[in-house]
Amino acid sequence: YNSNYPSIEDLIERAKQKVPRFAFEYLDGGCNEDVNLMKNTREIREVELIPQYLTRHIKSDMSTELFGHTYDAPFGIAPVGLQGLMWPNAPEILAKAALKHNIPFILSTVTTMSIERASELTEGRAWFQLYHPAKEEVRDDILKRAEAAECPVLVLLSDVPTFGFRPRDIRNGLAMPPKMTLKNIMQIMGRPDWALRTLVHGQPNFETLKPYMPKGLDLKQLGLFMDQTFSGRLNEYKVAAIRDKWKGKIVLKGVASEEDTEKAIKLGLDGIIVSNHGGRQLDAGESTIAPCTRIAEKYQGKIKIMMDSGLRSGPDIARTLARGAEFTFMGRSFMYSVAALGNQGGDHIIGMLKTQLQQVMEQICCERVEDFPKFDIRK
Ligand code: HOC
Repeated sequence: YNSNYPSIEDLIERAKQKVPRFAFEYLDGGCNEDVNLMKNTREIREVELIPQYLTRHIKSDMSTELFGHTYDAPFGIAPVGLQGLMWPNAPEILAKAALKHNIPFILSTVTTMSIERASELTEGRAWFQLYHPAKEEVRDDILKRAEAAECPVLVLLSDVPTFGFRPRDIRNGLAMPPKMTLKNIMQIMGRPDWALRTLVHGQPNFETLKPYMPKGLDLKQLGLFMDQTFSGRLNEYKVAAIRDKWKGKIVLKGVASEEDTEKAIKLGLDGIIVSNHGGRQLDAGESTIAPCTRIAEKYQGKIKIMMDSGLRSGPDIARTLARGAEFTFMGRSFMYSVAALGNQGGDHIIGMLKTQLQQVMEQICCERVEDFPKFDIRK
């Protein structure tokens, strides 16, 4: 990793200098008053671990088996929408880094890289996150493409029955429908590296969705198209229909309650990601570590339990695993790093997280990832 940026705060500062403000705020912001966003990290950091010093020497092993693959570490890259807006080519940079470091990469339906390209860059290992389309024929076509691209895991997004209320995006014209204001254009002019790279790579577009989008939409029409295409709540019938069609693993993302966990188990799903969409949807909601702790205590062994939202460091990953999550994901941390360091960003943040996590494991004398819960101070 790059020793000039040894913390997320360093990467955030650098990213702010490199990316136009409207794009940075889209990445950085939560919803409403950002209460849920801040609570996520704060409450993860209340988890304390017991160190063990006068004991035999151990070599900690971070490798983690998940859905038939052994990953190098218990964390992966969460799906993030519109990545190419934050940094041109960001999803490509992260997909390549994920392959190199042998960690999972999840592609969002609404990001700026196609399923096919994600699969090519990760040698068929990219997971795919489905925003459930309003039209069944669009859903079925996307599922066929994900299957043809050999995506091993389908992630169903459950927590966007409506888009969250995000004041910064509204102010910046990034709401639905979006608009390009003079203010945004001025911000772009102040970030020449970003502007030049955007010219080289082309304007970011919803690559996976391109085949279903009418050509030549202006920004307002694009906003309306996205709104119509993805409006609607995911329900048990829609999930059951997908379970019947999809042969690979299915994970439900956006779980924040015991009720939804039970439904996921009943529907025969393989995993859940306890998540509140990085605090971007329900400002009045709980942090993720709270339901994750309860869900892990009650349903461990019945379904794979993973968590995202709020983790920013190796110690945060350790704290979350100690509360019973079997795997973790992060979205913003990876994007801050790519926005700050471009092509080096993926390598940098993964290397840093691996080093930090290894250090925590050796402090507490945790030999394997599944041993983490033993070191939770509550137990
Ligand atoms: C029109 C595209 O899930 C978020 C993401 C992506 C939303 C993309 C909307 O910001 O919550």
